[in-house]
Amino acid sequence: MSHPSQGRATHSAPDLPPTPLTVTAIELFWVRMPLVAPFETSYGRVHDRECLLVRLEGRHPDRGPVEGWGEVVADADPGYSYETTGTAWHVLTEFILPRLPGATLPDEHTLRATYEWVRGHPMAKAGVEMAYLDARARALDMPLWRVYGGDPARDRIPVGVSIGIQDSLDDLLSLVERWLQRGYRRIKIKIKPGHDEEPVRAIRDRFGDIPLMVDANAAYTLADAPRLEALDAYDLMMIEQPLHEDDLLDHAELQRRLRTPICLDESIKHVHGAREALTLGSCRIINIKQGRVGGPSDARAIHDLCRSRGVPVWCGGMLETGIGRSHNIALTTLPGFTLPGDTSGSDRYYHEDLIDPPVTVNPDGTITVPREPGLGYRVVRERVERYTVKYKAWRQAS
Ligand code: OSB
Ligand code: MG
Repeated sequence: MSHPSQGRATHSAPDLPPTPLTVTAIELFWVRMPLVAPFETSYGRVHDRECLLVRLEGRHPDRGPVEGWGEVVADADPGYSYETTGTAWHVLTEFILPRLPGATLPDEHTLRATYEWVRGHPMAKAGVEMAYLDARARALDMPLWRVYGGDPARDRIPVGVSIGIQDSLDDLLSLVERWLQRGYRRIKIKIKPGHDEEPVRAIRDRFGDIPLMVDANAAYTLADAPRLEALDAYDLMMIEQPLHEDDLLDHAELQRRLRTPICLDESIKHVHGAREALTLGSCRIINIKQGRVGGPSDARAIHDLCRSRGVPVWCGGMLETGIGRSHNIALTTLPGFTLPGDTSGSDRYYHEDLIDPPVTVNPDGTITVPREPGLGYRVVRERVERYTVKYKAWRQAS
């Protein structure tokens, strides 16, 4: 019944003492937060971000009560993946969360063993593992990045920005200019058929040799290969997810025809798929999102695989609130995250983030990794409650 990617340690797993946390309560918040600007991709446009937040309350024999927060990154609509806030709510409330109160969990593998039998629903599971890791970090009085197994030398992580499809080229160019001025280390723009070579050429003409990449969110087919081959002339760092998520063979065929590296996002759902994609030559770079792959442990397994094969990875984003964002910062401290990720400052997404202080980007395009225990940012519960549209809690029977 055991699935090889689940419940197992990986070689870079940090050496931590068992942390016997007894779960005293779990809370689940369905939040809806207005975005500072709508975000448009090849599959649609969002004005608000919906997600679930998991709060795990535990008791440690020595440290007493601790809490941990995680984020379920599924969106309101199944445009990016089949998971939605609604499916995650269903799976978590019916099958995963009710059995946690009262359980004593010394590490994330024992946590994962409680829901290993649930097929699929990686984003739902990831939110729970994130909450546990934050609580574990606080029980150990360690910053979250240490519990992720990060490299202590990576005290700042390089970051880029992902710009949605704009109504006009002028709007796009002024956003590129703004984020370059703020120091972001690379620009990613969203493309779709008919909206690809023109914006890329306009950015190259205006800004020259900046680190630039595009993300198609699976909008093309192999029949469009000539359109994508035309992008080879613009020296892009990579083309992210050009074809259908399940089509590793066509991605391999396309990669043979392109000079530009392909980076896979939606296609990489677990470490086995990552191995298949690398073996087939479907990509040369992988975007790791902990939600998409089932949680921090799975993200680390894919990181380790890529590292052993010399394949660079970077941390993707899902317009996270500060809670998911701080987990992404911790993940990015692993040594294989050599390319700038999509983890931008809080002000790119929200007027008011759920954490204090908000995430900010240094003038050199890095985010400073917090050194305080746990997330390293304070979750402002009053704000979480203000944006909550649905709530459920489970408490240990006393
Ligand atoms: O494909 O990487 C993607 C946002 C939502 C869903 C999918 C994607 C994105 C982004 C934005 O590109 C990343 C971010 O800024 O969080
Ligand atoms: Mg993407």
